Amino acid sequence: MTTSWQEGKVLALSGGIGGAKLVLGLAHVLPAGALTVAANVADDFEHLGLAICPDLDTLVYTLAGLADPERGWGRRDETWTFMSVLATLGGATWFRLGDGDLALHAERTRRLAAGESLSDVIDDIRQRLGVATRVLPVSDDPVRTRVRTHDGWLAFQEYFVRRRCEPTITRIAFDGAASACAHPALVELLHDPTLRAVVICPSNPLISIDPLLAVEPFRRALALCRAPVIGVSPIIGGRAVKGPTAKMMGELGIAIDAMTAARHYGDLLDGYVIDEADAATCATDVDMPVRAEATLMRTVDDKMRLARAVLEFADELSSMHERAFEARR
Ligand code: FO1
Repeated sequence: MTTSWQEGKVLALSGGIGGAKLVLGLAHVLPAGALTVAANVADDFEHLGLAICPDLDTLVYTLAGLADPERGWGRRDETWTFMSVLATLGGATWFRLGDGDLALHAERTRRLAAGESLSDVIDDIRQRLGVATRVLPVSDDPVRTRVRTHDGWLAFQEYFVRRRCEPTITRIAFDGAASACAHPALVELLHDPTLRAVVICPSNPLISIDPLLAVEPFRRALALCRAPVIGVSPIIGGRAVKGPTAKMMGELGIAIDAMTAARHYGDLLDGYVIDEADAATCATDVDMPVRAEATLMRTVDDKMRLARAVLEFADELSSMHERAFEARR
């Protein structure tokens, strides 16, 4: 197998906002259509009778250039007439739905009720928005994150948005994961000899990546795939870049440092990328190659540079594997 990612296919594993930044960088540096994203669906929920898919939508909006740059979720240049009228009607306003975003939820809900699969609906919508990257739910079966707190179990968005991550969590569960079928296109891609790299993006390992790995057929295909799997640390300088990653890890007794995700993903990884700020202080106490890069992604150039660095890292590991493989012949 040639080792250059320029010709091959690449698979990214991602949740919402943090992972979507690297996904955008990958989409920019790869040929159109070379990138597929295995997306988290365990944040999905039904709200106001609508099928809401936060991570899928954040990925599609980000790739389409429609994401709101400040919030990271929902559409840019949004209006909020629906929410303001809903408030006068006594409706639930804790989960904010912009007018443009609402059209996506309404149309998706209609098509799902008509019997279409979630992946077919998302695939049609991303093409209508001019996105060449395939964004696939890890499964078309329902997988839902719940968190255990001192007030009992909470559905994910209740915890994450309504309660703003305030309750202390003691456990995380992914309802439905044990019986969910991995999306066949993802399993096929993981067996595809033209797959050159798999990138676990810097999303929250516990709530964005674990729900993907909890779908056993997906995790098994990932563990067996020949392409190098590169993880990127979501923790920079001992602090989570965005969202409650550090707070959740602290509450679950998980040591918070740049190597946390490398330990968490374990032998699924062939290589791991940490931020330059951590290179000096971090004991790279894992038995895999670790590379230090600038992992804070503010601009598109930051995202593209990190994407190139990750893919070149994968290339080097591939040729190392090939040499080792040849040597064993
Ligand atoms: N996150 C919030 O913190 N507050 C919101 O009101 C909110 C609304 C929202 C609407 C659509 C959507 O796709 C995402 C939305 N999010 C909101 C973000 C979402 O809850 C999180 O980004 C993910 O679930 C975590 O990855």
